[in-house]
Amino acid sequence: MIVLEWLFLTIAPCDAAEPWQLGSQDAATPMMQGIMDLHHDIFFFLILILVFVLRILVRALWHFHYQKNPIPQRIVHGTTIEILRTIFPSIIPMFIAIPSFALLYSMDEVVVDPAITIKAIGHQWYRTYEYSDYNSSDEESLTFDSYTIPEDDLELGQSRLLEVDNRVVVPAKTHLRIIVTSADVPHSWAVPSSGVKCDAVPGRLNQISISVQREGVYYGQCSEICGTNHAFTSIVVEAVSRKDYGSRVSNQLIPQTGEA
Ligand SMILES: [Cu+2]
Repeated sequence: MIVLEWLFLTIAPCDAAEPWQLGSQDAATPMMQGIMDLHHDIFFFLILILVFVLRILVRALWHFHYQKNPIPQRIVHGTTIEILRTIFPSIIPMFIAIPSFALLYSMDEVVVDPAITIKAIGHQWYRTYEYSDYNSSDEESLTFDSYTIPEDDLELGQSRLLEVDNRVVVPAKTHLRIIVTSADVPHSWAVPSSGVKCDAVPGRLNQISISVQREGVYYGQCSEICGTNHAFTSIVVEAVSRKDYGSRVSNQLIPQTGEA
């Protein structure tokens, strides 16, 4: 994508699944960027090993074919090669493990003082979001439900089984804390482009922190197989600029607390 931007071409980032997609969706958080970088790191070693092993295999098949090599040698030990083929494969995982652990622990780290805390509660088959930082007049958190739009009600351009009626509006470039739980069966709050897949377990609170780096609409689905045919408890995160965030929240959230 960056290469295309150098060529002054603008293309829309991929923030939802698309047909015949092979790679990841475009990263929206530093966490997802880290996951993609690690994937590329590991892929480097993977290609090296693949080429090396393939070469050994092809050479063995070629040189030890029964027509080329009718009388086999009787060697059963080779100390040098045995040491080498033990040590090298044990060093390679170390090169993979070091960046992997660094990423793992940095993802686990919850920001000490997040700007906004959002509680995401999974239901069969919708989600409830609570904005705990804004108390309404009756001292209760602002709460709204987020349902997947049924196929028949979709408008042109909306994604099937992904679009919801009420999106989670968050400010971009802000540290967010998302508290994830479930009211019935295990669900999962999973948004691929943010690099988040957090289990929603009844009776437990799981905590993640994300910082969405660009404005956009990010699509995800429950990744537990909790839905029947057409219910996948979609998740739509809409990141808006910090300037617009206040008005979006007051427009979208406050009228709905009246119904709750
Ligand atoms: Cu679910």
